[in-house]
Amino acid sequence: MVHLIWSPEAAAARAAGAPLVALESTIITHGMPYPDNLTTARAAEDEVRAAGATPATIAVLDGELHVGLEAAQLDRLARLPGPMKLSRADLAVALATGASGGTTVAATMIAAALAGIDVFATGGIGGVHLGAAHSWDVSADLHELAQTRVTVVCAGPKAILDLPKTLEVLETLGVPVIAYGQDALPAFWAPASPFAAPLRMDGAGMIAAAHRARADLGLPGGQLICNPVPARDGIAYTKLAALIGTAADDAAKAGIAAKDVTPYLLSHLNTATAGRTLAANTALIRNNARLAAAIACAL
Ligand code: PSU
Ligand code: MN
Repeated sequence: MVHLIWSPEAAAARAAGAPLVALESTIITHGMPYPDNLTTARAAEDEVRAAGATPATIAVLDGELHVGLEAAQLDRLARLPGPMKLSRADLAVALATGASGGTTVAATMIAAALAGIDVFATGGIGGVHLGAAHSWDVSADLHELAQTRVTVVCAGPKAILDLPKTLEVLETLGVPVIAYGQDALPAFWAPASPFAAPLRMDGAGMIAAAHRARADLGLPGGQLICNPVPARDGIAYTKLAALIGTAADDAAKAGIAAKDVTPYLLSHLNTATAGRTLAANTALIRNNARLAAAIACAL
C-alpha cells in the first residue's frame, strides 16, 4: 500500500481512535486566490477542531501523499507556483514523478479511504457541466462517489453546473444525494436551487447511521450530503443564473476545456460579483467543516 505521510495532529487522533475529518486541497490550489485560500483552509481546520474532531487536509507534496498538513506545509501549498490539479487519473502520476498539487473531491476520497477516514468536507463537488451534451464534461467526482465509501459534505453541486443532469447521473450511479435540513437541493453559493433533493436528513446522527447502514448492506460508494450555505452569506439562485450563463459562454468561446473549466468559472464569477462568491465560498466551507465534524463524532 502507498505510504501515507500523517501529520502529528492527525496521527495522534488516529492512534487514540478519535474522530477525523478529511479536507480537500484543490480549493486551496485552484479554487481561491492567495491569501484567501490559506485563511479559508485554516478556518475550515479550526471549525473541525472547535466541533471536537481532528482535521486532516489531504494533498500531494513532492510526490508524497499527506494526510494532515503542518502549518508550514499548508502555507507552502497555498503559494505553490503551477500546482497540479489532482483527480483520480492524476494521483499515481504525481506520486511517481515527485509532483505537488491539490487533490480534488475524487482524489481526496481515495486518500481518505486509504487512511480509514469516513467523513470528508469540501465546498462543492464537480458534476455535469452546462453544455455537456457537446463537451462531454462530467466530473470524475461523480464516479468516485459511486465507488469509494466516504461520506462527503458539500454545499451542493456548484451552481455553474447543469444541476438536473448532475442529479440524473448520481441517481444512475446509486449515490444518495441528501439535503440537510431542507427539501430543496442547495447549489453551492445559493442556499436553495429550484430543484428538489432526492433525499433529506435533519441530523448528524441520522447521517452517521445511514453511512453505517450502507456498509452493512455491502454497498460500495459514499453519500453526498448537501448542506445549504448560511442564508446571510448566500446569493440567490436567480441572481447567479444569469451571470453563470455568460461565464459559461465566455469559457466556451475562449476555448477553456477539461480541468481548466471549473477554476476559470470560479474566478470569473468572483470578479463579476465583486468578491461575493468568494465570501460565500469561505462561509460554506466552514459550515461544511462543522457538519462533517458532527457526523464524524456521531460515528
Ligand atoms: N469547490 C470549490 N472550489 C474548487 C473545487 C470545489 O469551492 O476548486 C474543486 C473540487 O476539488 C472539485 C473540483 O473536485 O473542483 C471539480 O473539478 P472538475 O469539475 O474539473 O472535476
Ligand atoms: Mn471536467
